[in-house]
Amino acid sequence: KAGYIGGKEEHMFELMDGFLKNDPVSLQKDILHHVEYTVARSRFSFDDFEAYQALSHSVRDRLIERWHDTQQHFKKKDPKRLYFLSLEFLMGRSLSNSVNNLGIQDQCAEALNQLGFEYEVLAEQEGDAALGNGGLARLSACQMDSLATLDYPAWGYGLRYQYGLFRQIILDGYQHEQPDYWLNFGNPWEIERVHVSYAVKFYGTVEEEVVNGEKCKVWIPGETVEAVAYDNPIPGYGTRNTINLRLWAAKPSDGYDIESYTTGDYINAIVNRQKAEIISNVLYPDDRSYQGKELRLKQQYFFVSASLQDIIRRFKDAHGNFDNFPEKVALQLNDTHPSISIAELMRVLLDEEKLGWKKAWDIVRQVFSFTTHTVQQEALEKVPVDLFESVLPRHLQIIYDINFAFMEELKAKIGPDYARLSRMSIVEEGAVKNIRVANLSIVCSHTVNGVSRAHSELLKTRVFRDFYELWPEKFQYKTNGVTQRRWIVVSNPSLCALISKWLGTESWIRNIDLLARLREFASNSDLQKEWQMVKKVNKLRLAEYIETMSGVKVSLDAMFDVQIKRIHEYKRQLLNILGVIHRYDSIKNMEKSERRKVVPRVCIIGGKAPPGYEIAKKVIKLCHVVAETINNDNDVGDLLKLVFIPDYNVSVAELVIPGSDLSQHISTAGHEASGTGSMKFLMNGCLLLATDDGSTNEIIEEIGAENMFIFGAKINEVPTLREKGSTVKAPLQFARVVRMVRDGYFGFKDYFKSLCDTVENGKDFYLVGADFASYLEAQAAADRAYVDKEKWSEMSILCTAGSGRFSSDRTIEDYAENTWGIQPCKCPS
Ligand code: 475
Repeated sequence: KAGYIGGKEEHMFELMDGFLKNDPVSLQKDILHHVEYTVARSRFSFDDFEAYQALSHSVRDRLIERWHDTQQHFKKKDPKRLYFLSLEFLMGRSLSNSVNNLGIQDQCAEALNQLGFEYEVLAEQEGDAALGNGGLARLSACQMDSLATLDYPAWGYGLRYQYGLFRQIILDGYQHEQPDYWLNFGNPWEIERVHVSYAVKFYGTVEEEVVNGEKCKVWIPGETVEAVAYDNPIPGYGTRNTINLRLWAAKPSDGYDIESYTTGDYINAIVNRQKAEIISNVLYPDDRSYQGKELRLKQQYFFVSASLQDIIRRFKDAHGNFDNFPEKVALQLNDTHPSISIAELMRVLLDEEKLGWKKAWDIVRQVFSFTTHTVQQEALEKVPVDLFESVLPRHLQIIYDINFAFMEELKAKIGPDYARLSRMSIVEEGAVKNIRVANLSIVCSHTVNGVSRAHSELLKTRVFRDFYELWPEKFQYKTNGVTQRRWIVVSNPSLCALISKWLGTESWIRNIDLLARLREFASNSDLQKEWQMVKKVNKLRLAEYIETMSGVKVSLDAMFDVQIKRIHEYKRQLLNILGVIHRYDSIKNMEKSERRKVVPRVCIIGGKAPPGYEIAKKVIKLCHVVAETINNDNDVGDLLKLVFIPDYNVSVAELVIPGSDLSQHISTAGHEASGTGSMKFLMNGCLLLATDDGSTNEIIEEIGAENMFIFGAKINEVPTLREKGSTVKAPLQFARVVRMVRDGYFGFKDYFKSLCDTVENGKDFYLVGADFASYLEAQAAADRAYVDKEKWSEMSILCTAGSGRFSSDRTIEDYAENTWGIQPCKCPS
């Protein structure tokens, strides 16, 4: 009630009966109210989906109250704010996460029970918000949860795609893509802000004008599209703070194509107008690169321009001039995708605010920080100059000016080293001239972060070496983390309860360091037994899911061995499948008596291949044909099963991860920037079978190599192994399993030829053959460990106990302190 005392406001507050209450009866009233008046169904007759809608609206009401209070509090305190700019957010489901973070799960369950519904069943009604591809996008979602929980004054900005990441359908073992029109059933979690909208302009020409005797540039745009805000409240856990994820949708602008109206072609004019919406229609489904796509550039600029207009408006409401902009605003670039915001901020400060180059540049270079999520030089975004000039002519000029100044500064420092100057230039010369977006981001950001220690080393020594030598102080790293709220508390409630019981507190949900205290009990046989029970329950749930999805019955005694992530050559799902073939082949060739010693396995693979990535799609097909052979071989029975889980997404991960015993993170060393899947598995007590890539060596420091199965070439050995090319001897077993595929043992001989060619005949860029023997050894070590149930449980407990460093809370605190310079701003409860 604080803040509402006296006069009209107090009267209004009382009329509304204060804040919403969270006891079961109040919740029931709200749910029934929403059934009747929001969902417009009779309160005496509604189904699970309608109950889900009504519950969601009731939860959302509570989020809105907190959202208002938080924003008011931020406004009053006026702290430095962080704006997290990302083209992708993989939020997954919202209901269970919000209910958990609000701390009202028991009340909701009880309220629903009395109405004849089950909370868990309703939570399952929700579809995923899949506005992103993979790791980068899920990381953004985890980081939003930590920002809210840790009370940071932050907002996320992104695009509200109408079609999220495609749905994967498997027909006959082949991947097909279906559109994910996720808004079909409405989205109770967003709030449309019809009045928060900005004009975003494209194309046109730049002209010179003289204003007050000074020459200045004027951009005369050719097209205008309206950006409309949709707000998605992000509640913190154990705090009132609820921050905002503002996503922009493209709508026609009233200024759009006025010409056609006056010429009388009314219908065509409307049709043309509607085309504006294309900009936010669809998420690009490829997480490698999409060089030179006009729509992609327009998406990037669209969301960046709207976000900056919004940020600047908010800043100007509170401040008279731009002098303290850098003390009040931090702009985080999530990879290069939002980097046009650099040129856009410069343009606004120069052309609209008339600050002059020196002052504008001084501001710009203090506000941006850049995090890169890639390792490959080839994957770095480039935009052809011609395209840039057509879509954003004024921005191209600004980038040229920035580059000119940078080149002058660099020349003064390093002298006429033209090779290096040309490597570092923002403009790539050649048959096709390109803008190197990463170079622009590095030059204009105060900090360049990698996503793990090893990644950062690669950035410094290989990918951005020239820049590191010039500005070593700019380069930092923030090892990724994931939120324990979603990845333990929501997705594994039984483990959550067990941890709290043994630690005697739930505080670890906010203070992850406490998890380490589990180490004390790792060898306690009571805990081990309870730990095994929890795993069993989760395996049962997963086994039921597998049977529904693929018709394969699996044994709970088998080790559940899982690899779920996007399908890529570098992630080496092929190595996994060839390993499974080897296991199958070995079992087939064993005496019956030997078979008794075999540790039964269920090998589970899931993930989407980028639609245009032929080889990745062949890997999916291979998995299916191999599974077909193995799963129908009665001779092998429960000793080995292989299943592909279709349409992998966040909610599938929430089901699969808790039910896994072992998980694979087996990229060729030097290719995975960090990896975050491994951290979710760790938190859930799954052992890791991994290469020394990405964040693995930091995980080893916490868990101990003796509690993991590490194999394969090290980052520094990879270049030499590659140079050796065909002289690297792959083991005989490798030749044998590849030969089985080549010879058509599993059918589709011609189809798999090109796939086999990627790992043989001296090509094998990803070293599948070179790492094969050591992979099999690691797998054998996992088998041996699994036999000893106590030992395995102890290792499993140690995984969870050591996973605290990989909470996104830790990552965000590090960013807040060392990159963004922001402080918590806690809304009073
Ligand atoms: C890394 N996605 C992981 C994770 O830092 C890392 C690229 C272009 C366009 C759209 N999406 C992308 C990525 O680059 C990506 O997901 N990268 C991943 O970021 C978080 O843990 O190693 O591969």
